[in-house]
Amino acid sequence: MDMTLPPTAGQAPAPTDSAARKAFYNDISTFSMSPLWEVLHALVPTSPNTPCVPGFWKYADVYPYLMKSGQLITAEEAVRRVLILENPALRGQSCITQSLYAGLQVIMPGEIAPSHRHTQSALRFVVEGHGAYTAVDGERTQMKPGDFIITPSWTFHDHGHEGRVDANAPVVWLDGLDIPMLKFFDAGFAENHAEKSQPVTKPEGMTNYKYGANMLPVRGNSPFGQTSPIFSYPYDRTREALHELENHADIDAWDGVKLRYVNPLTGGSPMPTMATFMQRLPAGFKGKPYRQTDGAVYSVVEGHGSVDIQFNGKVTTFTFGPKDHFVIPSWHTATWHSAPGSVLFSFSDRPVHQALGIHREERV
Ligand code: 1HN
Repeated sequence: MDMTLPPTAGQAPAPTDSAARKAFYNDISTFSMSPLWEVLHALVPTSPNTPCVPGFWKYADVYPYLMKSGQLITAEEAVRRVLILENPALRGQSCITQSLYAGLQVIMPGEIAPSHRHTQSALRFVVEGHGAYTAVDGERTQMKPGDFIITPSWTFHDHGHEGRVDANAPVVWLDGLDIPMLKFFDAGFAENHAEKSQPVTKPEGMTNYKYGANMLPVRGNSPFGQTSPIFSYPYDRTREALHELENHADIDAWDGVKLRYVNPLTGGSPMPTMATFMQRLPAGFKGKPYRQTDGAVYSVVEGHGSVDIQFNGKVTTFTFGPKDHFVIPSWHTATWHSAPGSVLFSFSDRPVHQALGIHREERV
């Protein structure tokens, strides 16, 4: 039987010079194809090789520009008057990590940031000032420093500053949104409310009485789907819990005392895409190094300290105080130190890693 085989079948490919390969890549490019073997190692790295770098925003540097922005544009014209915290290695992409957006928002006494809704979930962490409120689903909540407030996906929300005589200074908060994730999925929708401020239909505090007193309604569905029904987690309660735990319970050698905020209906994170944490580094704390796949954004609430961040042999040290912000990217090794003690808020995309079964943490 006569079997005609191609000339190279069963043999090693003939040595090809790079010019021949380049010509080949050029030929297939016409047909929107490219060779996997040129990119395979970058596509499937042996460990996360994030393009993000650690970033630090000292409040003393940021504050004058926040105030200046207050003179340049009103909250109403801006819709949201925010200075975006961009990862220094991802400028122009409006993100602090590849999956998360962060910004510092300022509202002046008397201003309103008009009501709208979008599929992106948002968190607010109040940095300073009194007299502002956020409205979600017909209920307002006062924004006090250290409060963690959420805007569930597709709920109308607006912010305002009442400018009371006893609370007449600008209010600044950290915004965290899952914007890059929704962009990745091409699942972003948004619309404006017909009115600047949504009608208030419930007295302030009703949500926390209903869901935030370690009790739940006997009947009824989750009002915001996979998102927590609680939209304000006030700092006074968080602070007391961490303080008492620091004094009377075990201190974790890596984290100090660290708690996660919780959706009381599920036990999971407050939002499906973002986890939030508050941690206390006791006075004299010298932490052990750890790394995790979820890059995290930090807002310093109280005290002072420093964090050593190590990645691929390079060490970056941030020395932080109140209202400073910083980002520790994925798989960067972090080690905490605090002489006087410190309180840190943080958020990350951990729930998504966990939902996909790819979350990793390594504690040295
Ligand atoms: C938004 O709605 C807020 O509601 C803050 O305060 C930041 C960034 C991009 C898109 C929507 C807010 C935002 C945002």
